[in-house]
Amino acid sequence: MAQLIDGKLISTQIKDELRDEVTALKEQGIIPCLAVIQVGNDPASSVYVNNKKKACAYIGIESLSYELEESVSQEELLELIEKLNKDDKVNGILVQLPLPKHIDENAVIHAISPAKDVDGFHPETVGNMCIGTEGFLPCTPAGVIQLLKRSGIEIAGKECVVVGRSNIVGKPMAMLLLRENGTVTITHSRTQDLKEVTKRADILVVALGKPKFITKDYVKEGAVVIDVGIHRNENNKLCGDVDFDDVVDKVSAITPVPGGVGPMTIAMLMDNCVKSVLHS
Ligand code: L34
Repeated sequence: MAQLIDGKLISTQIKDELRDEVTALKEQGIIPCLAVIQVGNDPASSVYVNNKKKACAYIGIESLSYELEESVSQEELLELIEKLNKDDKVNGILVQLPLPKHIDENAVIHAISPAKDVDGFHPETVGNMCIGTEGFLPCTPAGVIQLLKRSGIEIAGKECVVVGRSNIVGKPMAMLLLRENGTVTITHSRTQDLKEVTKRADILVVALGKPKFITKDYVKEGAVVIDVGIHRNENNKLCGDVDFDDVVDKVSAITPVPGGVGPMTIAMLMDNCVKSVLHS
């Protein structure tokens, strides 16, 4: 039977640890504060943003909520970010992605002060992560590392294969696995013979954005499979990039969707929010 890697449980442990840290900060008169910006009202984004605000409340982090119209101009959004950059009360700034097509995501990511970059997307933050300088870590990849570590799964020396090369997950995921001394391969849509590569993995991290794409012929017997994908079907049922039922009997450990990586993304955002206070 495969070990089920319980992201809900592990994220709660992390949030409880953070709650203790925030309680201690409050005794010194410090209250961490996160500004959360959502543009438009994509239903999935609303769920994620609400989960983030709930996590703030649970831990004792203050959250400021900015809900902007879908039609907001890039200029107005950048002005808000500039205002929050200058506001000493605000420790972290989060702009939920994706943004409407008329807004340049890159410009927005650049506008957030690296000191408040709790998502870890600013090029300066990314650079620090790549060279191993202390700083904010991108939430989803950092969450995957915590899932592995807290489940007693050794990364050092292991064959780690990442499926997907996005700036938000695939690339930083590979960097963090490398930092943990994994032997890392990144695969993508142009990879020849994907199955042959993914079958080498001791640890397979899947973030390609296609529902149930990874079936048992992509995984090695006894592999650890981490599913970063999240999709909703017609009946509002969630699934990942991995065909869970198909691979579960072949692997040694696997994350479910929901209840796997998603809650960890939020826990690591909270971790960055606490860090943002300690570093400011
Ligand atoms: N700026 N944009 C920014 N930062 C991020 O870190 C994100 N991401 C991704 C989308 N856009 C972002 C998130 O917050 C994905 N993501 C995210 C966050 C939380 C959950 C899933 C994705 C989550 O709570 N997942 C639950 C299920 C929630 C549901 O019912 O839909 C889970 O158990 O997987």
